[in-house]
Amino acid sequence: FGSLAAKVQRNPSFSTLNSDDISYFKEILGEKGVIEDEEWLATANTDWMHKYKGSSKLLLQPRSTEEVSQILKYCNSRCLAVVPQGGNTGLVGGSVPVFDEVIVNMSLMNNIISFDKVSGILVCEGGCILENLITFLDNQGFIMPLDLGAKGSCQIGGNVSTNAGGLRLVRYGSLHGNVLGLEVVLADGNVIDMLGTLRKDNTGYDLKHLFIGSEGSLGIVSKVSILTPPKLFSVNVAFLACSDYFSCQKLLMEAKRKLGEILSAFEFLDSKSLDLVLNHLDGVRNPLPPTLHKFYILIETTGSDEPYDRQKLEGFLLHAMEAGLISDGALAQDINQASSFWRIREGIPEALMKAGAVYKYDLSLPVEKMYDLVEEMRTRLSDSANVVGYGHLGDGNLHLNISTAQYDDGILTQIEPFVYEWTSKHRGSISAEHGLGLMKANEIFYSKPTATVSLMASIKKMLDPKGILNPYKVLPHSLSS
Ligand code: FAD
Ligand code: 2HG
Ligand code: ZN
Repeated sequence: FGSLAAKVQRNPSFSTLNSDDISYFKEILGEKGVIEDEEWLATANTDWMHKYKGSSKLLLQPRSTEEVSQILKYCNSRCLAVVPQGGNTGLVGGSVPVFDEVIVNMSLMNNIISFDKVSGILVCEGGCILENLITFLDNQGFIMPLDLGAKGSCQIGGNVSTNAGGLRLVRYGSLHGNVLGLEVVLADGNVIDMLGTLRKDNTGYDLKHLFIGSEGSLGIVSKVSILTPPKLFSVNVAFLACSDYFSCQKLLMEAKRKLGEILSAFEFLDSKSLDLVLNHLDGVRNPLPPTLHKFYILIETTGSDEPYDRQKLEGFLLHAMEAGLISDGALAQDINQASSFWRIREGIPEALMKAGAVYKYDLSLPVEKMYDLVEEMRTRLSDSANVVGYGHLGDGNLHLNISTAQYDDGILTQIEPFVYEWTSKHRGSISAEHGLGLMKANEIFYSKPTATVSLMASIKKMLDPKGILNPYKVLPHSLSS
C-alpha cells in the first residue's frame, strides 16, 4: 500500500536519529524503556489494518509525565519528529509513523490515580486500557461513558486524542462532555495541568477541548479525569430486522421518543455486514430465522427498574411490529445472549479485516440520506467490491466499508473523491469519530472552511512551532510544515 506514503514527502527539517540520541534516552528512561528490537518495531510501525507502515527505528516507553516531558523537550531541541501511540487501534493511519518518527508508546503509564464514589470522577494515566478501566469501575458499581469494539487494546489517552465516539454516545454524549480534565505535555516538554475534577469551571478558555480529538498533534495526553455514570442493573438488548431503510429511520425516531431515558444504544447494520460476520467469525450465529432482511438494528436499554424497563421495551417492540417497522426480532433472555447480539455488531471491523482489503469511510450524514450513499457506491462499483453500511445510526454516523480482495488504485479512484464530495454536498463530516490521521489530512476542506483550517494551523504553530508532534497527520500537508 505504498501509494499512501508516496503522496507525502519527509519533512527535511527533521533530524535523523543518532547514537547520542539513543544514549540520552537510555539515561532518562533506562535500557528497558528504549526499544530497538526489530520485531517489536515492526508491530509498532504497522497499524491495525496493516494498511499504513512506517520505518521508525525507535520506540520509547515513558513511565511518568516527567519522562514524557524529558523525551519531548529533547526531541524538540533536536528537531526529532514523534508519534504518540496508544493501543494502535486507530483506523486512519494516525498512530504509526509515516517515515522514521520516534514512537512514544504510552502503555506503561497505566495507573489509576483516584476514583471518587460520590461524584463518579475517575482520574487515571493516559495509557490505561479502556477495558481495564471498565473492569475497575464495574467493581465500584460504575461504568465508562464510552465503549467500543477495540476496548481490549485501546487506551484512554488514545480515546481522548481521537475523541472516540463508540456505542454509548447516544446516551452519554461525547468525550467533550465527559472529560473533566487533562494533563498534557506540549511539544517543548512543558506540562500543562488542566486536570480538574469539577463539573463546572468557567474560569477562562477551556483549553482541554483543544486536545480532545487533536490526534496527538498538539500534545501528549498523560492524565485524564473523566465523569463516569453509575452502573444500572437493568440492561436489555434486542436484535431486530427491518425490511427497508425508511423503517430503520422511523424506528429510531420512535425509540428516542418512546424509550426515552432508558435508550443506551441504537446501532444498525445491513444484511451484507451481517453476512460478513457470519462468514468470517467463529461462533457467531444469526439469532433470527434465516430469512433475508435488508437491515438489522441493535437496541440496548439501560435503566434501574427491571420490570418497568422490560415492559417498556416489550411494549415498544410490539407497537413497532404492529406498525410494520420491524419484520422480525429477538430479545436477549440473558447476559450471554445479549453479548452474542453485541458480538455481531462489534465484530464487523474484524470480519472485514478477515475478508481482505478494506476501504473505510466514517461519515456523519443526515440520517434520512445516509443509506443513499451506500446504494450509490454499490452502483458505481457494481461487482468489483462488496459495499457494506453499518454504524451508529442513533448518532447519524455511517461506517461505509468497501471490501475487496486486494488494494487497487483503480477502485480507489472510483471511491474518492466521490465519497467526500457526496458527504460535503450533504453538509456531513468526512470524519465522524475516527479522526483525519494520515488518511484524510488533505481532505479536511471537504468538512471545514479555509479560515477554520488556517486557525487550526496557527494553533498548531503556536503549540508546536517545529511541527514535531505527529507530523503529516490532521492538517493538510500544504499547511503543516
Ligand atoms: P492509537 O490508535 O494508538 O492512536 C490514535 C491517535 O491518537 C493517533 O493519532 C495517536 O498519535 C494519538 N494518541 C494515542 N495516544 C495518545 C496520547 N496518550 N496522547 C496524545 N495522542 C495520543 N473509534 C470510535 O470512535 N468508535 C468506535 O466505535 C470504534 N470502534 C473501533 C473498533 C475496532 C475493532 C477498532 C480497531 C477501532 C475502533 N475505533 C473506534 C477507532 C478508534 O480511534 C480507536 O479504537 C481508539 O480511540 C484509539 O485509541 P488507541 O489507544 O488505540 O489510539
Ligand atoms: C465501529 O463502530 C468502529 O465498529 C469501526 O468505529 C468502524 O471499521 C469501521 O469502519
Ligand atoms: Zn464506530
